[in-house]
Amino acid sequence: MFMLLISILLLLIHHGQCRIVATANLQQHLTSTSIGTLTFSQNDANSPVQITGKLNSLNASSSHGFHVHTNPVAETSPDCAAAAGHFNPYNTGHGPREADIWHRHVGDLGNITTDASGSVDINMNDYIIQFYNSTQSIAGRTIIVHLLFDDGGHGMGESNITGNAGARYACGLIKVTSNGINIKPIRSVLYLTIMILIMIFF
Ligand SMILES: [Cu+2]
Repeated sequence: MFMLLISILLLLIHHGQCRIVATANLQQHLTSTSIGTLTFSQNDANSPVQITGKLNSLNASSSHGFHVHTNPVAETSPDCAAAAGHFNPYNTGHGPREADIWHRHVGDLGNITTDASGSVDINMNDYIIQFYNSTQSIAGRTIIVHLLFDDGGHGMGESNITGNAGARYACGLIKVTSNGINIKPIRSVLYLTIMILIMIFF
């Protein structure tokens, strides 16, 4: 019984410690005007990175290329050009988000599509960007929203590099805010387990 409870306790702590969370405040290129904040979270190496949040002030009813680029940018008034190219650790061609790891850049997240008011609610799961696998980690890199549609890498030339997604409209540094020592969600369960242990042994 004791061993069982200890096992549950350790399992809960382990689970709680594994989640990595990052945020990015996206600001229009070279300004401090925010278009919204996105949250990136991953429970463990085999889980997808979930991206959630709402972005505003984009062109209405249109698709915008959405990528992780290689380098960090400043936290305020970012120069989106400083982020360099798409995050591409395996030196592959550009592709749509649905492609496998050898047919897209790690940072290729396709498009986001706005409503009639120029806003978009994002809730995306991606298995190729990572926080646990260091080669594919997006921590400290930059998320960019482009002005135009990402064509997914068809054809030759620019399409296979950038997807013809046009100017870098807004960008934000992907900043890890909770690096694995996050036991908050299970605190109540921990207290309960400790209470049970105390009741049994004292
Ligand atoms: Cu891009």
